[in-house]
Amino acid sequence: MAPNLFGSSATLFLEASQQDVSQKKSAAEKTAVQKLSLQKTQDSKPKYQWKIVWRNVIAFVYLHVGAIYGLYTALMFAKFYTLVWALSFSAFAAVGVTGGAHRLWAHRSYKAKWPLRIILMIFQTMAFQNHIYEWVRDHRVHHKFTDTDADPHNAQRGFFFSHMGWLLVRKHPDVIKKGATIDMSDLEKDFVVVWQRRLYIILMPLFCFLLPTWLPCYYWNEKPMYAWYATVFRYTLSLNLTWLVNSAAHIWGMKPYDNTISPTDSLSVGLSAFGEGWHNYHHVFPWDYKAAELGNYRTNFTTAFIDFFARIGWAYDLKTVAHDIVIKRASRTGDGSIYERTNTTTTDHHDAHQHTHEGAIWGWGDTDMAPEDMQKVTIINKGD
Ligand code: ST9
Ligand code: ZN
Ligand code: ZN
Repeated sequence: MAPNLFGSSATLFLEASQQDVSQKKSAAEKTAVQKLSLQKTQDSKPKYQWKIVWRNVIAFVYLHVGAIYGLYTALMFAKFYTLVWALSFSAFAAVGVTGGAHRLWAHRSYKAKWPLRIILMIFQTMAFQNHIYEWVRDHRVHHKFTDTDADPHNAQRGFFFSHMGWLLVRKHPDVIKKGATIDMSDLEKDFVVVWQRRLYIILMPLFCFLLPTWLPCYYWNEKPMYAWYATVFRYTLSLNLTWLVNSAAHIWGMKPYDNTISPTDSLSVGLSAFGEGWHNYHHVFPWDYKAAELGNYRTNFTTAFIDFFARIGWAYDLKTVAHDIVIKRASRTGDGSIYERTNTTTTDHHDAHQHTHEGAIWGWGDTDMAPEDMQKVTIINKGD
């Protein structure tokens, strides 16, 4: 018996259609019944409604207006060192996100000894993008359920939503339901993550706002208002550069490794997000500590940072992907922009708007990881 795709009305219709009725009439009826049944199915599904969080809307409007004013005062009135300080501060904060929250904690693409974990935790706190535990949970969920309702910043909902809009509304219930299936036990065992979460309410305002504003006033007599707006500018700029990975790098660019998912490889995002713009590669091989196949330190500063700490032994078990695995995958599912496609069947049935998250994994330690990928991993600077 054919599966009942459209509910009981469709079954009734199928039975009726076997009787003596003209084919033309039957086709028209079929369409009408299907429409009705589809409508019923949609009606019975609880509708997802946007719940705007006005506190966040007000905060982000203030930050963006303040950032423009901050750039103006930094260029026109503030002391030169205030701008230099703000930009250098962003660089440290960025590494806390890319090398810490992202490549170390979310993807487990390498391991770090406790002094490096503390440094990365402080840098990540300077960035105020939520505490590590929350950041990682959302990010693992994003990788596991990319382009679905369970993806916190689902790029299928448009540029604005994936960029910043997702922080202005309550999460889709699927994020919370499916997010609960993601293993977070590794973070629950890491004392650096546990203590940052406990003390976040004190650490975050201190490291992200108070210290960077106080320091220019104390050391080179900057006016408090200029120092404050330089902080607002620095914070808002680094948020937007980070968000580009979720928005632009899920919309524009090439897909050399998997043509069926939205993440793209983008040089401009790679440069502005400290090496996190090779996003098509990164979604296919999230356990690679370089978060890119090709590229060099100029387009991937975070890799240089991790390699430096690997040299002094504080970073170890750096995982990367064997070249033959990359080629095999790219030739099966890529867009042909770097490696020639040998298999055209996998994605032929996908049009540009269809995406799949099947088989996606969040990183090293995801139990869905292919055994071949685990066995063939290349580990640099082996530790324990
Ligand atoms: C920010 C984050 O900007 C940016 C992340 C970007 C990621 C990019 C990655 C790309 C790579 C890195 C590139 C770096 C480049 C750097 C370059 C820099 C130059 N799973 O969240 P709540 C449950 S943050 C499972 O309140 P609502 C859980 O039980 C900006 N469960 O949901 C939770 O309770 P608890 C600053 C989940 O109420 C409960 O639900 N921060 C999950 O819907 C409630 O959670 C802000 O602005 C999950 N995934 O509120 C804060 N999620 O936590 C903004 C939730 O106690 N956020 N649960 O366990 C908020 O105000 C709220 O989260 C909300 C949603 C309104 C957005
Ligand atoms: Zn990632
Ligand atoms: Zn992504």
